[in-house]
Amino acid sequence: MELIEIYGSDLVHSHRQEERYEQALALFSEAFGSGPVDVFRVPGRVNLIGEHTDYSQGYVLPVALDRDVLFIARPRTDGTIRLANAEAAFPPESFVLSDAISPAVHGHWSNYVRGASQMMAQRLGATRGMDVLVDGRAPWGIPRGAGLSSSSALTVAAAVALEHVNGLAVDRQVLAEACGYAEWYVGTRGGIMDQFAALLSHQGHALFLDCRPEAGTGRYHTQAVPLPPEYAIVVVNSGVRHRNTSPLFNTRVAEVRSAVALVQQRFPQVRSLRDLEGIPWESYVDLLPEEQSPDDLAQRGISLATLMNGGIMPDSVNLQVRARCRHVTGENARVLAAVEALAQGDVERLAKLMREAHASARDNFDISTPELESLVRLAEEIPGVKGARLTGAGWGGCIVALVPVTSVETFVSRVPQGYQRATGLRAEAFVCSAGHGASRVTEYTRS
Ligand code: NG1
Repeated sequence: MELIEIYGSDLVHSHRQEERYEQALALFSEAFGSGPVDVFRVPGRVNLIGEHTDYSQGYVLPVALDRDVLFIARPRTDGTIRLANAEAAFPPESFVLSDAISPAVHGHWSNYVRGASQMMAQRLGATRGMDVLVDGRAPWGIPRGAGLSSSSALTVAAAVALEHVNGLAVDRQVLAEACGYAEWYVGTRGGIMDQFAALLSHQGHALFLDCRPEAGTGRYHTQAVPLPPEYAIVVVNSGVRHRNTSPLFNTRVAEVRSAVALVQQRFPQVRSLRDLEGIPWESYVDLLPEEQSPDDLAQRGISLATLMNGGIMPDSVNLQVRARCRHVTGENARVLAAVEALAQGDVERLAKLMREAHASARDNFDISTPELESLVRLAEEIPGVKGARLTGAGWGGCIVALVPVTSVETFVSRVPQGYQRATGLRAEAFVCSAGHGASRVTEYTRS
């Protein structure tokens, strides 16, 4: 795709994208010498509604950002992958492509590329390596640790580059699902929302995704949902960073997996919380204690270690099974209602659902923070603003809000000002122009 198709002519110029691409290419040549290259870009995403539902095979409604990571690759004749990064904080690395790649130290940036590479070798037969420059620098890059999927963008970028240099042509759904699995390499046990959003989004649209594959075909239902033209989707980054490789994220995964194991004792057909759709809450709630320790679970014949299958976990944990289940089942219903509201152009209803989603994320899923609460309050004070809610994994990161296009300027200046007064922290507010999924950027690709 050409830059104009990817970003639209306004953003190409206002964000000086040409200059950015040229700089990244120059850094590539500095690291690896001049010659042919392929240029890929993969976006982050903001989630409108459907939080922490994807790893329970639920519904989600993300929107791809126009902020992305650049991934410049040159095929090699051997299986080595050499990595350089535009940011000095991320030191160069190299490893050999195989179906068993050892990880770098916990938290190392190359682990996302290692995970994607191992998956491409294991599942798709990739054997050819590449030299790579990654450029995720601000202001065009995806803010990191902000719940905007910078890690999945890097994983997907490595996968699409390896797909290309190995001459493969993989179905986008197959690749997105495989990238979800690839990210487990870093120890998390997340879902597939971010990888689908990164690969399958359409400009100007949200991506409705049903994370439960269809029985028999294994295909996922996706639908591009148009966004209301009179509203901008504005993201505000609290500046409080969260890493999903901390045990908090997997604790939520453990809680929902425990809920499934407990419900299975009466409803053996239930494989994920999504399968509770259509089963009345009253008929299983007695199986779900407010709190459960791994020992309590063991007494019921359920092993947490087996449920987590190698995923990182804190040393001691109390699992809040009932409240987490209440969130996920309610959130799935809200996503379906939100898609319907968008189809009917009913922004009031969408906003109500987003507010309810926020309350549930805070009260049932316990992923909000004082900073996110402060941002939501400040956003709601701006006249006409609707549906402000935390977005992404939580414990920091961002809020998202629907802002009338006429109030965007007021919003992006006032909310960060109020936030700084209230918390002493700096917030960045930016408009998300719903962007395209991953693309190969033709005018910078040199053969
Ligand atoms: P972010 O918001 O990028 O940290 C994480 C998970 C998603 C999803 C959301 C919560 C990964 C790679 N990402 O995303 O799958 O569960 O939290 O809705 O695990």
